[in-house]
Amino acid sequence: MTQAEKELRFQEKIDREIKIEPNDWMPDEYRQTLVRQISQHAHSEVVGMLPEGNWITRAPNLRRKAVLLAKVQDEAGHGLYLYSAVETLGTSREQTIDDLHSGKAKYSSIFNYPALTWADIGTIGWLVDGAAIMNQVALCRTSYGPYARAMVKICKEESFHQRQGYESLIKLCNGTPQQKAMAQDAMNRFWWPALMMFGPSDAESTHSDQSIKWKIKRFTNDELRQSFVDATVPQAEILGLTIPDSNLKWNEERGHYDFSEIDWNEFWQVVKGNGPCNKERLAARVKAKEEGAWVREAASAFAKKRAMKKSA
Ligand code: BYC
Repeated sequence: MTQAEKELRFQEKIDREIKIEPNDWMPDEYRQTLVRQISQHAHSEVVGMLPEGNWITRAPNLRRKAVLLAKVQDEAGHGLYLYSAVETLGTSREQTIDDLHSGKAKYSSIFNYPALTWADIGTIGWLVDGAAIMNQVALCRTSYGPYARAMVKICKEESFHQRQGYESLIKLCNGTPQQKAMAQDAMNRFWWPALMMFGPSDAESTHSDQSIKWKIKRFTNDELRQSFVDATVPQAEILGLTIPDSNLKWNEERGHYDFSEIDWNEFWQVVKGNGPCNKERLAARVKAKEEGAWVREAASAFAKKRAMKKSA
């Protein structure tokens, strides 16, 4: 079969909604796109543990601490399923992690912003996990089997993350004036970075057209961003929080909210490594790898010893 015939058959499979599995033939570019996107997603989960993990010891009570601990552990699990999904495409976990540490691989821009107050933790759950769900529910139907299956479990957990964040904000917004002000301040700082999570506008998105054709992506960046805004505005109204956008307005004709243009200069600066916490986040991951070297060595020495005993 010629390359062109193989590609035609591959696209037919995609069009008929048949999942692509690790041992199936796939074009090199499809494989590369998946390795790029899934590894970026895995890194986002793991780097995303840092701003929230920083608040575990400062949670205001035992219940909040237990919930936050569970959430941060879930994010580690998501990272692991996703690194495994990358391995099914023939790229080792070591390689994937080295690419993050060398600055070659990206992770979501949102995690380069600091979590300054306790209200930021509720806001991250509500807005950041809320934006993540909007994107990830669509990924449950992505064309690559292992990625789609990982997403089903991840989405269930993200839904708990979003709800615990919203519930925490309901408490703060119905608390003292200082607590309400703290929630509003968190909203002011996280609203625009949350909208940036969906990526550049469709006109600027380099990968969308091909990824939609391959059904890796089911919706464009702008479509998902709009769905997120439409779903979130009523939630902010219930909390009594003001969204920091004077152009935000329901458009009867479109059946959607209109909103201001994103500051794309800020977005690209953060993506290129110049956000408020980029250097700190990467340094923390490199340090964790170095400090965990003895655990990996001990585990592989133990596994070797056990295998030797078994064969003897
Ligand atoms: N930040 O052509 P485009 C979580 C890059 S974690 C940084 O539209 P694509 C959580 C993009 O990579 C959830 N970079 O790309 C964890 C590309 O650069 P390269 C994270 C970004 O891939 C802990 C270039 O811009 N979710 O929920 O078609 C605690 C052009 O973009 C960003 C995922 O990772 C960004 N925001 O679409 C709490 C979802 N946006 O690679 C919560 C999976 C774009 O050519 N990923 N870039 O150098 C996706 O769905 C897609 O990759 C994106 C971008 C929609 C993000």
